[in-house]
Amino acid sequence: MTFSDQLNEYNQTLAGDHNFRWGYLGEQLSRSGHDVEALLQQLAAFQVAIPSWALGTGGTRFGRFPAGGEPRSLEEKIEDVGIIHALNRSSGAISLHIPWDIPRDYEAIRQLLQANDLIIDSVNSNTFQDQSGQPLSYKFGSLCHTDTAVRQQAVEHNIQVAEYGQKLGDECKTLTVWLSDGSDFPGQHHFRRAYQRTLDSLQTIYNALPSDWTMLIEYKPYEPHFYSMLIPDWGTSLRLSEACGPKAQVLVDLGHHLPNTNIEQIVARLLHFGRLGGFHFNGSMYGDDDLTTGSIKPFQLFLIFCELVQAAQDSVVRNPPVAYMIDASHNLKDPIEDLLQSVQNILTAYAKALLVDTEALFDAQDANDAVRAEEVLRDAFMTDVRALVAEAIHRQGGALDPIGLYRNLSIRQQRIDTRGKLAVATGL
Ligand code: LRH
Ligand code: MN
Repeated sequence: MTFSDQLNEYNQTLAGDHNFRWGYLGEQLSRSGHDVEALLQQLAAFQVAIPSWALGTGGTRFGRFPAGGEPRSLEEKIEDVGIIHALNRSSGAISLHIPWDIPRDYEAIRQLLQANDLIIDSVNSNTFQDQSGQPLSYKFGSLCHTDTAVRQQAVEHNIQVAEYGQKLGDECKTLTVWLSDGSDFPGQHHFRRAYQRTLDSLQTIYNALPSDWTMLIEYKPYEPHFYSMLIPDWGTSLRLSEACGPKAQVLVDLGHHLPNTNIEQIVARLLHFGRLGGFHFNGSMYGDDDLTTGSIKPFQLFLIFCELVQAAQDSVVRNPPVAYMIDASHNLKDPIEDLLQSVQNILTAYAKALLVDTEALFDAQDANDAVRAEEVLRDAFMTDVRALVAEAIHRQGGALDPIGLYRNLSIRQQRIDTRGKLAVATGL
């Protein structure tokens, strides 16, 4: 039986309940003035890229508990993203990390991507680890290093990473730069000189990129350094982007914020400045926990999408297309199930944000009616949109319950049977 036969048969078993719930919700949304077909099209058009480095089991310094059947090569990582996309039709791109995903056979990879209806959305550089045979160490930094030769080595690596992307497909036009550069003790770094060296290095990389490429600069307040990071916050990333040029933008990793940071306001600021390049979606309670997106703070994720939806509907906002990517690491859950959950939660947050009565919200804001404003948001957030998300996925040829079908087909056991219990994926 082909996969699509199994998918159709599975959807049949859920159709009765789904049609009842969708019938009710569709009616409810139309009665409150929503263009249901437009909502379905917006959800169908929304794609989230899956990180190649999150298809295996992560772990912490205290331990790692492999799920079994992990992808052992770039080819198997593409197959895993292919099954995620086949199940939810909302994950049509894979983000690569170099050197973990250096392609061996470009033509074979291009064909495999096509066979799985996938593109490569971005390539990530890695100057946070020393590779075997690497002449100079990044122990004390890369683009900020005091030694010109180390900076040059890191600049060349980033340029080479972009070249991998160019060889893999016309769609890949984004280089993501996250620097682990920082210090652990007071006095270790000259903050201003280290910043200037980093800017000069980024400028060199930027100037080497093709004219239609984008450079995303990711910030992080701590880890792996615990006194200072070169790019600790959105302001530093913004200044570096502006100094480099229009092709450089800020990447917001949800886990890269100190506790209680108002991330939705940061998103609104970056949209206002036209420098919001993209997201690394994940969930976190304390630090860069890389948990399932929306598992800990679903209301915050909703508020972030409210800013994105309002900006998209506002002609004064001049922001380039935003890159939606997941960046997670799985210690306990099956990596594929975790990623399927994340995409469901992201689509759910987006769907709820599309339901916000922005006119009523803006009226309440203008009237300083805080209660009314909050009630307008809560009305959308408290709407159960799961049938809307399921209908959108179903209409694109996906499963009414992606995780349900994944389990129903015992795909993890199949992976363990073919790849082995101890197969380990490259990545974090
Ligand atoms: C750093 C980070 C960065 C990646 C890495 C895998 O914490 O978020 O985006 O390169 O995780
Ligand atoms: Mn990230």
